[in-house]
Amino acid sequence: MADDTIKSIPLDFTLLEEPEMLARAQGFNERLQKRRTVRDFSERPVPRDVIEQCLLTANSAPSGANRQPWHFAVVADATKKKEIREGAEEEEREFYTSRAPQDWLDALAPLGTDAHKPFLEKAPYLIVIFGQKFEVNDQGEKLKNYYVTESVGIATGMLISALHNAGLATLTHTPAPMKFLNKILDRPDTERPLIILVVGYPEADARVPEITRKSLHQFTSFHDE
Ligand code: IYR
Repeated sequence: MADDTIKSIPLDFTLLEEPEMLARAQGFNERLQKRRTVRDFSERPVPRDVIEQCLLTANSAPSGANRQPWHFAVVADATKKKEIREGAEEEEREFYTSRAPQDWLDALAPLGTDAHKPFLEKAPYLIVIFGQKFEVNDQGEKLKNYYVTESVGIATGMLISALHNAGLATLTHTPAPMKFLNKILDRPDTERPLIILVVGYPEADARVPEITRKSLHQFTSFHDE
């Protein structure tokens, strides 16, 4: 680094041989291709230490100015889950009966979703993910955070991958508006709830919509010659 006033440490980096790189990339892709968004959760309890490890993975995500502008509220308490379900279903009823334009309802039809969200009580864990527009430092000063949505999105993607890798199923659920979550979970107004991640095991007979994923050439362009 050019500026030696910045404290730095040697990078812990292992150079891999190309065949091993490819094998790892393929193996990881194969595993992640098996991730599906699940809506039928079993009540089977999930070990808390697995959740904690996956949260540590999420917190390793890059973030604007390394502010780590996220908060993960991990909810297993039945009363709190019930309150979250009630709050979400209220918003969802509004959404499905009046707020959503017809084109949005048409786009959702193949997924078979509706305002009924039993998984919010049934799944063992709800991880409510908040973005922090500001953080309060040790001196009580309010510091602005940067690229909050991007940073939280990256951390959430890493969390979903980590949970899948650990053998758990997830559902990204986004009732809108979500402000009711601040009240239930006692989070400050400087935090904005972005996603409820529902976490658990799938029900034994769980089914998922038959979907396709775009092929490599459909979602990429290579500018390399
Ligand atoms: N939040 C609603 C609607 C919904 C919207 C999208 I975009 C989805 O991919 C799925 C659902 C619900 O959870 O039902």
